[in-house]
Parts: sequence; structure tokens; C-alpha cells
Amino acid sequence: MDEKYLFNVKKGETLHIVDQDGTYDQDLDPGIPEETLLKMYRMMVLTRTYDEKAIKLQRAGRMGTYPPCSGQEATQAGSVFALKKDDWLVPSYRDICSMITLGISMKDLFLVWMGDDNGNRIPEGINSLPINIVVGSQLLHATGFAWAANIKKENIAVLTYVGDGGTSRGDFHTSLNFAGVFNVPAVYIIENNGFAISTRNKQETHAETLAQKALSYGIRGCRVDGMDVIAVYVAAKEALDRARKKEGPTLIESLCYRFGPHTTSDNPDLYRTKEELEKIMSKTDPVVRFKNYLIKKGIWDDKKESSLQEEAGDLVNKAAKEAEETPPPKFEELFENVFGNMPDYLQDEIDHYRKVSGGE
Ligand SMILES: Cc1ncc(C[n+]2csc(CCOP(=O)(O)OP(=O)(O)O)c2C)c(N)n1
Repeated sequence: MDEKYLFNVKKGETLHIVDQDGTYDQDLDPGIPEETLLKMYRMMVLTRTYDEKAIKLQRAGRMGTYPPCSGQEATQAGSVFALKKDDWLVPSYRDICSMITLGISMKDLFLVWMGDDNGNRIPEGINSLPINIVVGSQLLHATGFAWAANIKKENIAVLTYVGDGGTSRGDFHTSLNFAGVFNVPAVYIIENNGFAISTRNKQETHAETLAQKALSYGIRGCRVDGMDVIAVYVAAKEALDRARKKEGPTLIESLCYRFGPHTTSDNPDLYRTKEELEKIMSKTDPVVRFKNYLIKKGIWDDKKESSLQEEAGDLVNKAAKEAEETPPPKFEELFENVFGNMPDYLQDEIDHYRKVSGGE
């Protein structure tokens, strides 16, 4: 790792490059090409727009429960931009920005939250597993996937995420311990958004930081300002490069904040004040921070911003419309893609349903 990015995880040091007003540390700035920066920003704006639309659709009864990712766009876009073509993404339910950035269509993502599992069919050529809802279990999938790459002698890296709450699950320990022992090429990003539903960090763990847990697994740990897409990109790139070279897995704690509710089914006013939210949003919005950085670099202005906002609105509305116009899945599909051979008891259920529904 480049020495200047080597922060002391024991002391809880955090990699930070860009301030909220867009001012940046010239020495730490990695000099990402202008075209890439603009693509990154586009993905973050698209996701923010998608998030807002998804909440409206759910509130209008046109979509099921949805877990918003606003506040976490920098963590997700920054890390996905550090992936190479043959690497793999193993997302959890809140990694919408990661999936949009990787190229999964917003229509498919809407379908998933509308209850149509066909949205989880990842198109050929996009290296991502489907959304995982069981907290922390994606860590096991990512670890196994990365271990397989070692066995097959493939020089790829696997990127996965877990929430702060998920680090208290056994799957986290099993995965990180195995990753260290078997030197798997995986990068684990903890999206520390402050909450596991209504449970705050301090009730989840007595550890001072989550990054320091890397020390106990004998792997590299790093803590990054998760509202700073450039810092996340730098940390993820270093970690993914190391993984591909078989230099070991990395645990990155990305400090962000969940702006929305846990999902559209909860009421965050019961466990945090509006003042807390407003204070954090006004000081650390990752999309605003990145926009200010682009303006400071002289590659962004109000005109470009309004045309991007308009385009994002159109694209998101089009995706939502296409998803809503998609015919609902057939009843049998509920049972597909679970077992290679249908168990008798499920076949009985299908037969029974056909009988009572008159063959529908
Ligand atoms: C194994 C398991 N237990 C409980 C749940 C219910 N549940 C869904 S999200 C969540 C909290 C997760 O918090 P965190 O890991 O911090 O991630 P975040 O939701 O904040 O992204 C819980 C308990 C679940 N999906 N899976």
C-alpha cells in the first residue's frame, strides 16, 4: 500500500481527502481522470433519485418494503469504481448504489422491491450475486467465492459489504477468520451508517472502532470517511489490488450515516431526533460533497447539474414505469430456483394450488 494512505487502525485514524465544501488534500488526491469522476457523480445522483422515487412508490402502495441507501452513495460508488472487469460484487439489500454503478438496471431493482424475483436475475456479463437480505450471510458467500478464486488460480477480487450491526453476527466472525487463515482475495466493507434498525453502534459492540476487528483476524484493517467518495475509492482500490495479488483480505470500516429510515416500514423519529439528522445531512451529504469537489476542480457547474438532475429524473421514472408494466410472475416461479429437484411437499403445494385456483 502506498505509505501515504497507511493509517494506523489501532489509533482509530481515518482516511479523509475531501472536505464538505469540496476543498481537498492535494497530496492525498489520487488524480482520478475527469471522465471517471463525472461517471462516478452521475451514479451517485442516479441512485439518490432512484431512492427518492422508491420511497414515493412504496408510500403510494405501488411497491413493497424498501431499504433506502441515501447517505451511503459514496461508500458504494467509490468502492465499485475500484473494481476491475473480472472482479465480483456480493451485495446486501442496501447496496443499491453499488448495483446501479455496476450496471444492474434500475428497472430490475424496482422489480425486486415490487416482489418480482426476476429482477434478481443478474444479466450475463455483470459480475454480481443477487441481493442478499439475511444479515451478514453475504460475507460467507463472498468468502467462499474468493476462496474458489484461489483454488481456481484466478487473479480476481471479491467485494462485499456488511452493516455495522451485521458485524456482531457469527457469519462475520466465521468469514473474517476464514479469510485470514486461507488468505482469500476478498475486501469487506463495513458500511457503518450508525444504526442497526434502531440500535446504535455503542449497543452493538464495545470495541472502539469496527476497523480494529481486523487486527484480531490478522488481516489489514482501514477506516475511511464514508461521505468522501475519493477516500473510499482510494481505500477500496488499494485493498482490491492487494487482494488480486494474493497479498491478503482487507476489512474497511466506512463511516457514513443512514439518511432515511431503516426501511420504509419503520419510523426513525422514534430513535433519533430530526435535529440530529438535519445536522448531519447539512454537514456531510456525500453527493453534495462530491459536487463541491467537482466544482472546485472546475469541471462542474449549475447548468450541468440541472441537466443531470433532469436526465436522472427521466431515467428513474422510465425504469419505474417499465417495472410497473411488467406482467407479474407466474405462480410456479415462486418455487423455482430454490431446489435443483423439486421436493415432494412443494410439488404437493403447487398441485393443491392449481386445484383450488381452477388451474390458474
Ligand atoms: C439473520 C437476520 N436477522 C435479522 C434480520 C432482520 N434485520 C434486517 S436488517 C437488520 C439490521 C441490520 O443492521 P446493519 O447490519 O447495521 O445494516 P443496515 O440495515 O444498517 O444497512 C435486521 C436485524 C435479518 N434480515 N437477518
